[in-house]
Parts: sequence; structure tokens; C-alpha cells
Amino acid sequence: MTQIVKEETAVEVAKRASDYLRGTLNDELENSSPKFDGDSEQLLKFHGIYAQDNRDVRRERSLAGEELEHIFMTRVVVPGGFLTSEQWLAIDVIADSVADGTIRLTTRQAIQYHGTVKGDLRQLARELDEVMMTSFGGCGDVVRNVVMCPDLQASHHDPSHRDQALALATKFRPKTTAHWEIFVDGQLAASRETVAEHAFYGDTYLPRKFKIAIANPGENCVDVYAQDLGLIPGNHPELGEGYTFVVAGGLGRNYAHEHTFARLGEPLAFVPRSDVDDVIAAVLDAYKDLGDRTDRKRARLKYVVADAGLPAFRLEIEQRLGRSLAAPLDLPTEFDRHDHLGWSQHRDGLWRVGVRVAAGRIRDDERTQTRSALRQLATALPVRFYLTAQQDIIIDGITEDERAFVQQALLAAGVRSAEDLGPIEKSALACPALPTCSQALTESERVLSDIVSQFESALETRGLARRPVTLRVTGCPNGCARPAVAEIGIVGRTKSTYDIYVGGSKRGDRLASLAFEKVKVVDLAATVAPLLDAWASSGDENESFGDFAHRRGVQ
Ligand code: SRM
Ligand code: SF4
Repeated sequence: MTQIVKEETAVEVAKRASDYLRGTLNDELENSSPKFDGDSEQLLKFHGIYAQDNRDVRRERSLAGEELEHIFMTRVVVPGGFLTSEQWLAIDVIADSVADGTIRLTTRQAIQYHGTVKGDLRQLARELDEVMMTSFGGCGDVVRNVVMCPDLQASHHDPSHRDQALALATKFRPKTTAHWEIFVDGQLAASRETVAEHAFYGDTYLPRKFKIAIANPGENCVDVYAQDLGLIPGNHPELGEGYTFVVAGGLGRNYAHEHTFARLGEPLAFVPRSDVDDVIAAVLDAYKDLGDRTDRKRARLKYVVADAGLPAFRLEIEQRLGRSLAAPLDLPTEFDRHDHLGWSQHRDGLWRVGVRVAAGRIRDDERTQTRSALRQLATALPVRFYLTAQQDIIIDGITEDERAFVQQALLAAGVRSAEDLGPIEKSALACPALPTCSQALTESERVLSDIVSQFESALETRGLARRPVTLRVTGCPNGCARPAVAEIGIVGRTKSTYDIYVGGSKRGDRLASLAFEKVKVVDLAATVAPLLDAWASSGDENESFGDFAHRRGVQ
């Protein structure tokens, strides 16, 4: 495969000039400006920090000739979504001390803080560091938070999987010590030893972000086909335990760039456990060299593989590895996404309970005090937590004697049990969008409950209230809540309208198709209603909405 040689983007120039992600960040943190300059905003992302402004007051401030309200989003890396109770309590404290009082669980098992001001960024990094956590690598052109099905890590499953997410996160995290110097210590090391960066990163890191998820072979809660690299555990008849590697998925698309598209990952190879690190390093190395550094809209791995073809990409990896890859195992067919909600018991007798968090936003409000309940449980009991790729949280390690206490704490806080959740509410996802996301065209998180209510009443009036449907909303086609693989995907199109995609599968292995364009939020369910009618009248008994819509086709 040949390397693309065109003029590189300004971001590439900034990365190369940054001395391994330092740039002028240290100096800028010392000055009194509420924001960073252009290049620094790019470098900040590698440190898990996004420069944003409060879009709710953007217009009013501009009209008044005032400075925008500069705020920062920080994304905390949580490999496999696992947190100790001590870490959760620290996360909870930080939400008040330097953020907007909310804890935002992401679709990749990480945690986001919103609303931090520049002067508090170092304190945030230090408070995380005290509990062995970091935002470094939460964003930027590196391997992002490694996602893993929480059931693979729980004690009732194969314990050999338990630390895999953490091991990969550690192994593929950049080696530069810039973050700890600048944000944690508060000064650049006077005489630092030169730590050689990973060869697969070099001094310009990857062309774009790179996402890894480890799926449960029994269900696809992590959306393994949406990843740059998905690992599906399996047992090869000759090579033993390992993973089928699925490569080059990615869901982002851009209305202004027709050459962008959503793509599902394809099976590359079966990789025995002992070779996992080497093969990932070879994939990263190939991506580093072959990804398009001249156009960030088309720089993801999916475009490398789509352009060259999977066979050529496999050959490229084999050449870099110096050995051939084994053929992939058959992909799982029983793969419906599990929501991990409600109570279940481990083989060792301990219990866990998965709690639904609407749009991943943990806060206390008049109706629900989820944040307080989680704080109470983390303080009173030696529990641990798993975040899920559905923006929910699992409280794990509960003894039989503690069960009633946990149940009572959740009830008192107004947290609804899994059985009480509606058929769409249970698994609906929404990205943050307004007012923090700079890319948002429409609302998403803030209209999720209205959209869910619309669709649930549409199901109910058709006698379909017991038929769950996966619905996901985003404020733009970047697809952060993965609407492209939902049964119903609602995607911000213009300032006041959405496109509706239908026909994704519950297994996450089929892209939804564009069915309706430029629909106002109040009309969303009414627009899909004729399809729901058809599903009610002519769908097979056990046919999901997504399978029905796909079979029927979109006219
Ligand atoms: Fe995302 C950019 C939020 C998962 C595709 N994403 C953003 C930014 C940082 C906006 C920006 O660039 O200025 C959003 C921050 C908004 C805010 O105010 O917090 C943002 N993405 C999120 C989160 C928080 C959504 C959520 O509801 O949880 C998720 C954080 C994940 C994490 O913990 O790392 C999140 N983003 C995803 C996913 C889903 C996934 O990875 O499973 C996707 C689709 C899969 C993929 O990568 O293709 C996704 N986000 C994007 C894209 C499009 C990338 C592309 O290839 O075109 C962007 C835009 C970009 O990178 O330029 C983006
Ligand atoms: Fe922002 Fe778009 Fe991602 Fe939503 S999908 S968080 S609007 S980038």
C-alpha cells in the first residue's frame, strides 16, 4: 500500500512542533486569559480537555460585545469502565469543586466534566491523579478509552479477561510525560530524561483518534462493529484462546463532505492472546503511516481500509508483523445488545445492580437524586462500579445482606428499577450536544425525554409497548451516541430539524438507512408512525423493529 503525500494539515504541524504534546500549554496556564490560543486548543485534546463556550449565552454575549463564556470539558479515561468506590467518591467531589455539579457518563465508558474554567484545570488533573486517574488520552489522535463489556470483567465470567482493558490502555497510552509535568506538577521538568515515544505514535501521533473495544462473545453492548478495532473473544481449534479482530468501523459523517461515510468493521483475523499486543501495534503502525494527514475529515482508519480493500490491509499488517495472520472465526450470531440493567448474582454469591442514567448525566434534581445515592453507597459499602457503553452505571460487589440497603437507597433517591423503565427509555442514548458541544446543530440530551415519550406513546397506542426499540439521538452526524447502528437513529440536520434513520439491528451489525429528512422535533414519532403501523400489522411475531424496517426497505 502506498503512502499519501500531500500537504499536511495545520494540526499535524502543531503536533510535530509541540515537543511531544507540550507546546505552550504550561505558559498559557500561567496567564490570566480565560482561553488558550489556536494550536494549544488542539494539544489540549490529547490531555483530555476540550475548549468550549456556553452556547446558551453565546449570542447574547456577542450582541453585547462581551467575551464568550469560555469553559472546558474534561474527559476522564476509565478503561473498561471500572472504578473503585474511592475513585467514584473522588469523581463526585470534583463535580462540585471544579465542574458544573454533574458527572456525564459517556458512550465509551468514560466520564466527562463540563463547565470547568481555565484556572481550575490543574486542580482537576491533580485531584484525578490522587486516585490514580487521568484525562490524558481521553481525546486526541491516540488510542482512546478502551471499552469492554462489564460482564467480561465480573467475577462470574472468565477472570482472564478481567484486566485486559486496563492492560491495553496502559500499553497503548503515549509515553510522553507532558501531562504530568504541565497539569499535575505545574511546571515543565527542568532536566527531564528523554522518554522515547512509542514507534507507532512518533512525534505526530496518529492521523486521528483510534477506538478499541472488547466485546462479549454473547452480546454486543459495546457496538464492536463501530470501532476502529474490535476484539471478540473466541477459542480457535488450533491456536487456543484469543480474539477475532474486527477492523475499520467508524460512524462519523459530515454533510459538507460527501466523501465521508459511516462504516462497519470487518473481520481481519483471529489473533491468539500472546499476539494481541503485537498485532495491535502493527495496525497502529500501519495507520500512522497510511492514514490521510492532509484531510482530517477523511483521516480515520476506516477510509484507509475502504480505499485499499481489506485483503491489501491484511497483507500490510502481515508484512509489518513479519508473519501471516490466521483467518477470523465466524462472527457471533446470538449478539443482541444487553443493557446490563437490574439485579444479577455472581457465582461467588455477590450481587450487582445496573442503574439507568438518562443520557448519562448523573446529577441531583427535584425528581431523582442519583448522584447522592451513588455517593451514599460508595461511602457506606465496599462496592465497585462499572460504567457501560449505554451511558449507565452498575453497582457491583453487593452481599446478600447489603442488598436491601442498596435497594432502599436507590428507591429513596427516586431511581427507577429496570422493570419500571419504558421500552425505549431503557436503552435510548443521546449525545450532549447543546449547550457545550461546538459541533451541535440541534439539541440532543435536553430533548431526549420528550422524544422518548413521543415514541413510547406511539408504541403504546399500537399495542407495541412490550416491544423494545433502540433509539439514539445526536445533535449532528458525527454520531457520538451511535445512531447509525440503532433501530431508530435521530440525527441533527439543521438548526431545527433532524434526519431519521431506521433499520439498524439489535446486534449492531447493520447500518440504519436514511428514511426521513429535515423533521421537526415535535413531528419525529408521527413521521415514523406509518412504519410502526406496518410493523404492528405485518411484522413477524418476534421480528424487531429494525429487522422489519430493513426487510421492508425505505422508500
Ligand atoms: Fe464524539 C467529537 C462527545 C463518542 C464520533 N464527541 C465529539 C466532541 C468532542 C465535539 C467536538 O469535537 O468538539 C463531543 C463533546 C461534546 C461535549 O460537550 O461533551 C463528543 N463523543 C462524545 C461523547 C461524550 C458522547 C456521549 O454521549 O457520551 C462520547 C465520548 C466517548 C469517550 O468517552 O471517548 C463520544 N464520538 C463518540 C462515538 C461513539 C463511540 O466511539 O463508540 C462516535 C462515533 C464512532 C466513531 O468514532 O466513528 C463519535 N465525536 C465523533 C466525531 C466524528 C469522528 C469522525 O470520524 O468523523 C467527532 C468530531 C471529530 O472528531 O472531529 C466527535
Ligand atoms: Fe456534538 Fe455531534 Fe457528538 Fe453530539 S454527535 S456530541 S452534537 S459532535
